[in-house]
Amino acid sequence: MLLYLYPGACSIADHIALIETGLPYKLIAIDRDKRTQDGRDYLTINPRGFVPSLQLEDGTILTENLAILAYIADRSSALLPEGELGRWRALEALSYMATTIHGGLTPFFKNKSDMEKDEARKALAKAFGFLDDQMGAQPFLLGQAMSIADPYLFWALLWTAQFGLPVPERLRAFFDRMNREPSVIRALAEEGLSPPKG
Ligand SMILES: N[C@@H](CCC(=O)N[C@@H](CS)C(=O)NCC(=O)O)C(=O)O
Repeated sequence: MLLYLYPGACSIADHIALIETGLPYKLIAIDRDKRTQDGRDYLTINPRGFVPSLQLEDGTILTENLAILAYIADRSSALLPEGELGRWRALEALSYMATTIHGGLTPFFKNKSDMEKDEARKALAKAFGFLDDQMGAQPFLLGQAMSIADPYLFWALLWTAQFGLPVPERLRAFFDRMNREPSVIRALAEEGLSPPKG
């Protein structure tokens, strides 16, 4: 499978998930002009222009973090909590990442007005508070093992310091733990990124 990404973008969640599951993958980086590293127009691959895109073995392109992460989990039977509701809890958490958390960060990425950023800051503080409560004393959001929601949350936390967004204590500890995970260390290195400062 081929994962199209920008270094440090939300596509790192899919990258970490691929490493965690052991599924074979190759990376193709996109530049800011939306050209692939092998010189193609990325819009011919994903007309919406967003990363990630995942190219499957038969050439089919899958887009959207939620779908790609769920697909990776489904293909590998990994990164899903056990139990009857495990996969639905993972989707529930993933949906929260893709909508409330990712959407909350968008005004900062797009450098929107101070008013929009203030509103987003308040909404994110509340959302991170919910996640902090959910994390509790567990190592990962949904329990003792990493699920597809955790790499997405890791990506969000990667950007909070840059945007001056406060992060509650248990989420900060989660971020530190994730930074020590071999899959995260490898993903950062493969994207040419330095490990975040603690
Ligand atoms: N709805 C998409 C959004 C993905 C997204 O926002 N990707 C950002 C990087 S984190 C992007 O490609 N931005 C490029 C742009 O805005 O032109 C998804 O969930 O996969």
